[in-house]
Amino acid sequence: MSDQLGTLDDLPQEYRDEMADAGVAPLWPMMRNVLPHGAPNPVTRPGYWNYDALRPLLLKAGELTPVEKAERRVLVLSDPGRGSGAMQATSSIYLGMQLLLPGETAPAHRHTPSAVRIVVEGSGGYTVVSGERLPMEEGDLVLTPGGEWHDHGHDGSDPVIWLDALDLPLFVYFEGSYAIEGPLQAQNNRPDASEVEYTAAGLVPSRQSGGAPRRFPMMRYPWAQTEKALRQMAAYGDTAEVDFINPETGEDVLPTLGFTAMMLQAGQQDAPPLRSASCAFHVVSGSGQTEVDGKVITWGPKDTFTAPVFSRLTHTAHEESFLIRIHDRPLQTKLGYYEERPR
Ligand code: 1HN
Repeated sequence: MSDQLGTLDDLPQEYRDEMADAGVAPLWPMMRNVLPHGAPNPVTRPGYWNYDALRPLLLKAGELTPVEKAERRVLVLSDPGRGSGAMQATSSIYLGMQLLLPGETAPAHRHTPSAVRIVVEGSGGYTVVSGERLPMEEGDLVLTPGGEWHDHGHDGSDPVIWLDALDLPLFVYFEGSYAIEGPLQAQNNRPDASEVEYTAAGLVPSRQSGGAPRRFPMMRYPWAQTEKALRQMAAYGDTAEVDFINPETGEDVLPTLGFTAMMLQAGQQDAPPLRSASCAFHVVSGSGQTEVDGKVITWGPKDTFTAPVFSRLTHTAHEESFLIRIHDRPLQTKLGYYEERPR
């Protein structure tokens, strides 16, 4: 394996011009750019978004831009490695902070990318996904799988703000991202599946009728249940970390992105292995700090931060804290290259 591959400058200008005219280029001067030794060389840089700084900007957008003019009133969290306006927080993860004011509706559409919302603030908001009305309360995780109609509404009295996580960068990369617009959906007159079919772990509607399991049987994961699960695991000394899964198949909630909630007790440190997945953390509650490749990020409630692939992470909680990690492990596992390395 040579560190000394030939460069473009080694080649006569006339030959280089002939190659450019023919629409070809030599691989060897570019080879290490796409195949660095031993580990990837990510473009993504650790990002940090303080909620107290984002919130007034988002509320200002509420004053300046009616939802009819925005369709979705969102401030996009741009990866510092890609710069202002980048529509991605990591290579595969798009993040945005969305505002819906009381009485507003965000029109129905469906699109190829999938979305997951984590509710940051407010009460009385809801998303309708393929006719199912999904309440949005703080900490809830709500799915909008690719191809499913969705619109948002708000019956409450104060602003509702949530974090959108989408696999949009993958679909943009595939040149496969597009939307179809439609009328607001009729809503099923019943609670969502987390309150009807899937109220208890280990119990699912009887499978006696056979057939393939539904791909997205449950699209809302109420925070109260997630927090209870984490507290119970912590109380009995287990690592308080849970994955959000499809209750019928046991698979991750989306084919591309995965969601993992964790609880840290006051003073607790967590030093996970290096992972090939890029990720973002959203702080549901609590405060602490995380070292990402030596850079210290100090976080508080409702803040969001990101970590590139193979970054070395050390979390330290200053008080009891709950975080949700958004990552692309499901897709990497399907592609057969998800990897963890010891620190
Ligand atoms: C989208 O459909 C929503 O439905 C939010 O709330 C953010 C960002 C890019 C593309 C589609 C939504 C989005 C989005």
